[in-house]
Amino acid sequence: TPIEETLVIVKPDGVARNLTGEILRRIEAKGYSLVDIRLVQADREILAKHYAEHEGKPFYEPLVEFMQSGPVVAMRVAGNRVIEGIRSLSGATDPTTAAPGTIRGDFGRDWGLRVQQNLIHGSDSPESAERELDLWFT
Ligand code: DAT
Ligand code: MG
Repeated sequence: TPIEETLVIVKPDGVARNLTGEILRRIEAKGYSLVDIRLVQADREILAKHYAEHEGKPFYEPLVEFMQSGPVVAMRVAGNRVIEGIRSLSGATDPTTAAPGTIRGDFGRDWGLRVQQNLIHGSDSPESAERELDLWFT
């Protein structure tokens, strides 16, 4: 299998709670390699492209607002089957039900409807990874 690359974003909650290092530590401990990293204040334009698939859903507006609430850390991460691997390290979208041992299960917080405060984004497929890496690292 060729080495894959994926986009990881430490969301504003992760940066604000000083969890960037812990998240990167887990990614590196798993054996994945950091290829590039950037601290970004995301604007609406990049987020609209990033989350285009969710436009019109009830959580879309709060999600886009939340993602602009502070800086995020975007990372290009490489490794064998890293796309699936990061999704596995991250855990389920909802921090309440994300398994203990995952990033979201161990650190994510459920704020009622604001389920989106789940610390990490990871691309969900090779197509998403290519598109998202082009968007965040041009
Ligand atoms: P994931 O981030 O696990 O790939 P997703 O792509 O379905 O999940 O959704 C993107 C983000 O949107 C997710 O991290 C948190 C938020 N979100 C998804 N479903 C939600 C819901 N039902 N209520 C509130 N926020 C939600
Ligand atoms: Mg997703």
